[in-house]
Amino acid sequence: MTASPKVWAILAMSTLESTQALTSFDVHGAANPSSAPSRRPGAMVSAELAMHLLRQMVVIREFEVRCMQAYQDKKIGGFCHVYIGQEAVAVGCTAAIRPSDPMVTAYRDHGHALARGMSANACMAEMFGRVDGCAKGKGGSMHMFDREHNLFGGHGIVGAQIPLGVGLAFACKYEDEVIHERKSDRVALAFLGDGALNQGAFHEAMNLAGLLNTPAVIICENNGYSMGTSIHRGTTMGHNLAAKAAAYGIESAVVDGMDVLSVYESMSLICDRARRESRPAFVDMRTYRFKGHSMSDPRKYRTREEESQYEAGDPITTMKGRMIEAGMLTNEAFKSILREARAEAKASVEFAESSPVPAITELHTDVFVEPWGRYTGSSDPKMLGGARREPSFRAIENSEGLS
Ligand SMILES: Cc1ncc(C[n+]2csc(CCOP(=O)(O)OP(=O)(O)O)c2C)c(N)n1
Ligand SMILES: [Mg+2]
Repeated sequence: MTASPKVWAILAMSTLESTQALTSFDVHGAANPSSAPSRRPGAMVSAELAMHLLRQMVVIREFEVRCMQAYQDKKIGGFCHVYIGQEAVAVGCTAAIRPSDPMVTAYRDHGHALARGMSANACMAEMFGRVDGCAKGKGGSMHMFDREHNLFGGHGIVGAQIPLGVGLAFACKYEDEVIHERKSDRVALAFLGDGALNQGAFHEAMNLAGLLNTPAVIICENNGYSMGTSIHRGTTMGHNLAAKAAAYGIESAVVDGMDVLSVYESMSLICDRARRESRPAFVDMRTYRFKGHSMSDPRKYRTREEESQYEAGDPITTMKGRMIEAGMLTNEAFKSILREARAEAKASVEFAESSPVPAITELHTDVFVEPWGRYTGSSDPKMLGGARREPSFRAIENSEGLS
């Protein structure tokens, strides 16, 4: 299916309109959101891609609804932070990169995992703590990891993943240019929440990214709140995060994260430049989480009126409406996308329930790499091969362990 020029024009117009629309409940502040790179809107989005973006957002939404139900039924333990409202960000960003580009994110990570290509089954089994989960059930909601799809977590410590993202970008560049002696054309995406802007790790990572020219695209999923604290209460220059990036010599853009086409098109340009010039970029991705911070959050720090304003800009409804208007989608076709996504999410719960819990003997596997020997469950020197000794470079280089 190929879209006609008319279709492009309608997509283009809607993209621009929604990029400029800020509600009276602008939790992010008054900065002009038009600093996203100029683009030829619509020219980059085929009908197939539009359908893919819509489908992925719907799958994530339905998956998250099931997670909420399963959590309330006490089938999921620990923490659970759903991505409802922010789907356009993970979907648009992952569509804009290549499978070989690594990415890393924080704990609100189910959407990134699914968008990156993880199956709903592997993701839900991880939520349930079962062996068929992506991390063998040992990571849970906050630690979605998928080496095959170049997703390096899922991290629960606020800000901890940002240096890892810059490290991934550095590793790509080093591997391509120093080891394989060719121009690197990979980028790494590092996602963070607005709450992580105040962590030292953010500033250290930004400094190194700028200093070492790493092709890291650092994306702040700015949903206006870190737990119950609004960005303006806890963060300087919340209205203009570009200032933070400028301090490290890093170019930045403000992108409408409630509009999947805007996200895709802006991120395509930003990532292309990062590949071409081997430079980092910072993105203030303006979005909103429709639900609470985690599963037990009465949301007393914001009004229901503000929530409904943002819900009116639901990324799925927006994309659906735009595609119907462009003649790419009918209401019937949308219903069938919804039916399929619901069935996939429901099946993933059944899959997770039928997957075994990990054996107790698994408790200490995947903790240390082999040269260090298997963890024996105590600080007994046996773990170190019989005699406690400080690690030496020689021992590590020769992979002979510490015996
Ligand atoms: C270093 C650290 N400090 C505090 C916490 C507790 N904590 C968990 S989530 C969170 C808020 C983070 O908000 P934000 O980065 O905006 O992400 P969002 O939840 O909006 O996706 C905090 C403070 C933590 N996990 N790690
Ligand atoms: Mg936040």
